[in-house]
Parts: sequence; structure tokens; C-alpha cells
Amino acid sequence: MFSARGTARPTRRREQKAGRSQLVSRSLQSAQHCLENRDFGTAYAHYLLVLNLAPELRNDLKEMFQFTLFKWAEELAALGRTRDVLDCYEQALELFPTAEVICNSMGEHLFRMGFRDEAAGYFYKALKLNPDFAEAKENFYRVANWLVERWHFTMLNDSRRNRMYWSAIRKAVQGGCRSVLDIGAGTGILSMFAKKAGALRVSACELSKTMYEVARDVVAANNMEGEIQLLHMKSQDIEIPKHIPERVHLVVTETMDAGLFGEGIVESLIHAWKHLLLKPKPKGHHVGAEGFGQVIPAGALLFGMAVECPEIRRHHRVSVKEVAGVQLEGTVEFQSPVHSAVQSDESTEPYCTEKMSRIPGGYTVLTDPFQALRIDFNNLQELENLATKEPYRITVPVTTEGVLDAIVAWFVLQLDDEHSLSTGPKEETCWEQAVYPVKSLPDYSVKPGDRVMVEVACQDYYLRIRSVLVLKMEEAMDSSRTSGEMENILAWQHETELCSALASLHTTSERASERQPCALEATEIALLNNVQYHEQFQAAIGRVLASLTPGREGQAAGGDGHLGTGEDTDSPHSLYVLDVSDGFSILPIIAGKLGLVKVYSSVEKEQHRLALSIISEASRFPKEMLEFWLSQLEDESTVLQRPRSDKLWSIIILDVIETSGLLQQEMMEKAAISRCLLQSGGKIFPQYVVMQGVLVESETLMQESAVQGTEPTLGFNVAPFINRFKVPIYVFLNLSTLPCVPLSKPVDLLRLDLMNPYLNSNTAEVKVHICKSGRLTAIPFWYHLYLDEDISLNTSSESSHWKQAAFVLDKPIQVKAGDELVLNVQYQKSNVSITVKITPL
Ligand code: 44T
Repeated sequence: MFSARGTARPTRRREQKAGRSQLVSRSLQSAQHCLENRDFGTAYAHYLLVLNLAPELRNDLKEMFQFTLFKWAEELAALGRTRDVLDCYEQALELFPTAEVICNSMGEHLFRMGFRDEAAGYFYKALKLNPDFAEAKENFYRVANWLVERWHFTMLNDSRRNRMYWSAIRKAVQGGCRSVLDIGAGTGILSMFAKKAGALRVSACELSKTMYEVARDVVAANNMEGEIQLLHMKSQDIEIPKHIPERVHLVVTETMDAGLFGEGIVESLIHAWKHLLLKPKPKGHHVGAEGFGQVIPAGALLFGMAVECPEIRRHHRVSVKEVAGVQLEGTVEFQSPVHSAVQSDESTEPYCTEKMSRIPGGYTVLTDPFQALRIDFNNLQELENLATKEPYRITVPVTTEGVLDAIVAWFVLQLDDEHSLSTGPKEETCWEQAVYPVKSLPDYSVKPGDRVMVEVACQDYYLRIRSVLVLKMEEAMDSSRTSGEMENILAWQHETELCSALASLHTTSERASERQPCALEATEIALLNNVQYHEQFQAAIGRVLASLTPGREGQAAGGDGHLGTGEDTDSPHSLYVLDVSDGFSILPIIAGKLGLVKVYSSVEKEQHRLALSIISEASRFPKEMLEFWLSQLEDESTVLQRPRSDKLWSIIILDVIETSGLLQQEMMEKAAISRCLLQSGGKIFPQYVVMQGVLVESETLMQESAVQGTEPTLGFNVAPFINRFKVPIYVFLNLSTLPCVPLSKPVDLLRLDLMNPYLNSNTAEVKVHICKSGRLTAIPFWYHLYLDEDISLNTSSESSHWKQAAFVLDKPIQVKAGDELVLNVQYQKSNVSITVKITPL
């Protein structure tokens, strides 16, 4: 047994010390020896021993220890030994509790393992330890964007919504609801409303760990600790009396998404009515809520309307038949990720969401709004019936001529019989709408007199709205119909049955396609529809290829001038083009069609590879000239390899801008590797990138980036806690419809030269002339991608598949027309940051 501390005699202590230092130096030697042999596990164990025995060596050994830890953790992670990875980091952090690099690396492992909340905590800690730590900053922003969705800010800033919930909750509590359960607490604001209104017992549950912790801090900051019981759990896991002592009078919740049911409100309320709420008030019972259960919101009405919207269309239907010499029509069946069909794969949401008032290019309403569904949240039977309800059809008269692109849906939330909120597209609200893109119709054009038939289905408690058919006026009047049919058609009272009957005549719309399916992301579809993008690439690639083989321009294009068959495909005269675009890309075929070139695509999905092969064939581009380049994109250095040991690339196409509007991570590193693999005269596409920005005043961007003080939250102190997840860059911005006032002309912020990756400077000072007085709140930015000196792509153009991004200032700066500002633009890793300096005149 060990002797108690301090009781050992002096001589023994000396002996121990000598023994210890021997052990330390031997272990240290072993550690170094193991490192040389790349035996990181044993080296790690030795270091651990040394550092525990000789804490005085911690400073000297820190670097080596970290290196060993990272290497060993990588090995463990590759072996799937998750627990061991985390144990190592925990040990390491005990030794070096203030090592930001270890914190950050721990966060990265946690993130990869799917523990995102925990990862955020470590990135945050690393940043606190060193606010200038670029990697940790970037990691934190990415994970913060992911963990705390941006709508929290918008929602908390929506004082109308807050006041409405407050009034409804106060009314219920004062009417006798003594005990309250808040399902999906978020920041805990509804629970605080209930407490303030005088509820005796308030409990709240929140399934996200991050949000649960935010709620804990918020409740404490508002001196309601001990008065609101917070549970980090899903409401369905709450048990009585284990978690809450007894059934409650009132459930408050705002677990609705834009499509109403997407956050699982139906399931959680079914469970709440069965297990957590007092029994409902019997119908016709008018006296107080005493002893009965109730839900706020009491119910909802769901509406829909048909719209024409080019922006939705170009993201959900491939409409180009041929692009830059590549034939798409009749090749594969491109499928958008939103499946509204009942039979479709449950894993995909049947709708996407948009704030229709800010959709680029706007939209045209084609029908009056129709009520698609009414649901009473205070009626268990009705909630349960939803799942088993047969799909039903509704017909709506067309009021305006146009193209039927989507059904847009929203709801009116009835908090109680006095308070309601609408999430409609015309409303001044934080809400987005649910969008059901229309697909598989033989003809999308509609005009007044036509009728659109939609099918509403509730499967797995997801609401789906599908346009089944357009009933044309001419068809209804078609004389070839039997007189019986005609009678029915004219007797509009049986309209729905009639339409169902007619629907069965329209078999074309639902017939499964025989073409090869190719599932694409909405942005990939938008990219395919972008003719200009592909033509620009075609032109620029053509120029480079021509410059590399003088005198062969005449052979290019057409696809028939190839020498490319058999052994010739790899002839020494061949040129090589590599496309490392992130998603589905037909650029390799476009390049290949220019002739005498072997092209490499890095698409990974089997479906995409098949699609590319089919498209090549249809475009009469010999399949053997197209190769797929490594399936694993894990390690950039292996992706960017030479086509053959003795050959170099003529063109490497890099994806440098993410659809979110940010520069791609590690793009300059990729450019640097690519640069070494180019043949003489070869090019990286784009050759350089110019980032442009404009100074604006935008209240909207402020509102969507941080909670603004305590006013919108009705005096409760919420802002500082949720604002911890504020990030300086707003992504996925639609700049063309952003409500804002420009205070300057667009200015060049940064130039990144991919052909000379080492020549870029990391900081730039940019002078900006202010042309309008106002509050500078944000700097939206976008990029010009230069394929060569005269061919460039603008990521903020109308047909772009990219969105834009914006820096949002911490505090607005008042500026006057005529002022000169200096922006300090910094480029670190793939992070760009901007600080504004005001120079006195
Ligand atoms: N906003 C939609 C969604 N939760 C509203 O973890 C509108 C989107 C929106 N907790 C732009 C604008 C808007 N038990 O923190 C979340 C979630 C939690 C639960 C415990 C449960 N059964 C659940 C279910 C959900 O509730 C919180 C709110 S859910 C969504 C709220 C502003 N884009």
C-alpha cells in the first residue's frame, strides 16, 4: 500500500527521487525511440508517464507531446477506437488544461464522431484561451451555425410573436393553469413567460444539449433558477413521477417548422395527451381551466397556393436540353432532393423552405389560397387520426396565367381563441414558408379557367402536398368525352370526385420513367441549368487546350474529330483535364468534346458516374476518354495526383467557392498542390479570384445575426446567451433581395491568385469611399472567378447556383457621405475577416 503523503522518511524520499529521475529519463529516451519508429501509441504512453512524474518538464515537452498525441489519436480514430481517442485527449487536457491546440483538436475528433455539441464546447474553449486562433475560430463558427440554427435570432427578435405567446400564456395561467410544461424550450423564454404570469410549477424540456445549456444560463440570469425545472430530454421520454411530479394543466410549445409538422409536434402532443397532460376540457364546458389540460397553440390551419417562381423552377427541374455541346435531354432522369410523392423515401423532407418575400426574382401567385388542413392540438383523437388519414384531393381554380412551379404552404397558428399568428408569405414575420416544387407534369403552363388538383397526404406525420394534375379548360370542354362525363364536368358540385376520375385518365404524369435516375442537390440542378457557366468554361478550356497544341484548333469541337479510340486515348500527345468540382459536374464532358483530351471526373456517387457515362454517350463523346478519378476524396494530396507518372495535367478545375458564399476550406492548399502538377502552360481554373463587397445598412442582417437587446424579448435577458453563438459571417444570403441601403460602391476586397498560390498576401488595406450617410451594419460579399483574363463568372449573378455571404459588424458604425473608410481584410486559412477603421478627415 502507498504511504500517506508526507510521512516518508527523508532518505526514502531521496531514493524515490533518484529512482524517479531515472525512470523519467529512460521513459523519455524510449518515447523518442518509439517516435523515430513511428510507434506513436507507445511513445504516447511514455510521454504520459514522464509528464506525470516530472511536471516541471511540461513546458519543454509540450510540442513533442502534442505531436505524439495527435498522431496516436489519428491512428486510434482510424481503427474506430473512439473511446480511446477521447480518453487520450482527456488525459492530455489534465496535463495541459490551457493548451488551445489540444482543445481544438479534441473538438475536431468529437465533431467527426458526431458529438457536435461537445465539439462546440471545445472549440469555444480553445477560442477563449486564444481569441486569435484561426483554426478554432473557423471550427467554432462552422459548428455554431450548425448547432444553433440562425432562426433562433430571428424568432427571438420577433416581438410580435413574443407578445402573442406572452398574452396567450398569461391568459391561460391566470385562467387556472397552475402547472406548465414547455416542450422544446429553446432559450426557455416561454417558460419564463409562464412563471412571470404566476404559474406555480414550470418544467421545460429541450433535446438539444447546446440549447438546454443556453436555457439553463438564461433562466439563471433572469433569477428564475430553482423556479423553472429544466430537463435535457425529449418530451416523449418524460415520465411521471420520475421527471415531473404530476400531470400538468398546460403544455406550451413552439416546435413547429415551416411545414408545421416537421419538428414532430404531432407525435410529441399525442404522447403529452396520453402521459403528461391532465384530461382535456369536455366540449361545451365554459368555466375555467381548473383541473383540465390544455395546449398552446390550440390548433393550426394550413394553407397552400400555387405559384410561378423561376428561382424554385431552376433549382428543382433540369430544363436545359443541351448545354455547351452536351446533350442532356433524353439521357438521365434528374431528380430534385424534395420528394413530395407519398411513396418516396421517408428520409428526405417532402418540402424545402423559403422566405418567399425574399426569393430572388420574386414569384407570381397563380391561385387563391386554399385550406389544406385544419388541426386541433387539443384533440387527441384528431392527432392520432392524422397518421391514418387517407390522402385527399383538393382542386383550386387558376386565377392568373403562368407556369406552375410550386405549391407554397404556410399556417395560421391559433394560440387560443383570441391569439393567432400567421406564417404567410405576405406577413411581417420571422417565418419561412414550406415549398413543394411541382414535378412530373406533362405541361406546367396554366391559365385562368384551368384547375389545379393537389393531393394532401400526411405520412409519418409529415405533410405532403403534391400537384396531381392540371385540369385544362379545353379538356373539360373536349367533345370527345362521353355525355355522362360532360354532365359531371358541368356539375361543379362533384368537382373533387370528378377530378379524381379525370386524374386516372392522365396516366402520363405518374408513369415511372424508364430513364436512369440521377438524384441531385437543388444547387446541382441550378448549376446544370446555368448555361452561361458552362459556356464560359467551354470557351476558357478551349483556349488553354488550343494554346497547348498549336495548329490543332481546327480539329476541336464537334466530337467527331477525335483520334481517341483504343491505344490512342493515351497517346503521348494527349492532354489531361481534371475536374475536382465538389458535386455533379459535366465539365469533363464539355472539355472532352473539345477534342484530343483525356478527361477525369472526381464525382463519387455511382449514380452520378453512370449518369456521366450516359450523357457522354448521348453527346457522342467516346466513353473511354472519360475516367473517374479516385473515389476517396479524404486526402487531398492523393486526389491531386498525376494522371500517369510521366504526365502532368493541362487543366485542373477546382471548386473554390461553396454554395453558402464562403471560400472553400483549404482552397489555397489545393491550389498549391495543383500548381505543382500542371504541365508547362497548363492552368488552374479559376486562375484567380477577386472578392468584392459593398458596405450597407441592413437592419434585417442585424436582426438575423444576433438578438438585439432585451426589448424584443419583453424585458427578459436572453441576448447575451444566445449571442454566444453569433458568427461574424452570415451565409446563404440572397443579396439581390436583401432589404438594405448601399453606403458605398462595390469594392475589390481581396485577390487570390491560384496560379501563384505563394504570392498572395494575407492582409490587405482597402480604402472605401462612403457615398451615402447611414449606419454601416454589414458588408455583403461575392466573387468573380477569372477563368482567364477576359472570361469570368460572377457568383452573385442571377443564374448563379451560389448564394452570397456577408460580414455583420459587431456594432454598427455611423458613417457620413464623403467619409473615407479603411477596411483591413485578413485572409487566414480559408477564413476571411474584415475590420473597419475610420480615418478622420
Ligand atoms: N423555426 C422555423 C423552427 N424540440 C421553430 O431541439 C421560423 C426556420 C424557422 N425538445 C427560418 C425561420 C423559422 N422534446 O431547440 C429546438 C428543438 C426542440 C424538442 C424536446 C421534443 N419533443 C422536441 C421537439 C423539438 O424544440 C426547439 C424548437 S423546434 C423548432 C422551432 C422562426 N427558418
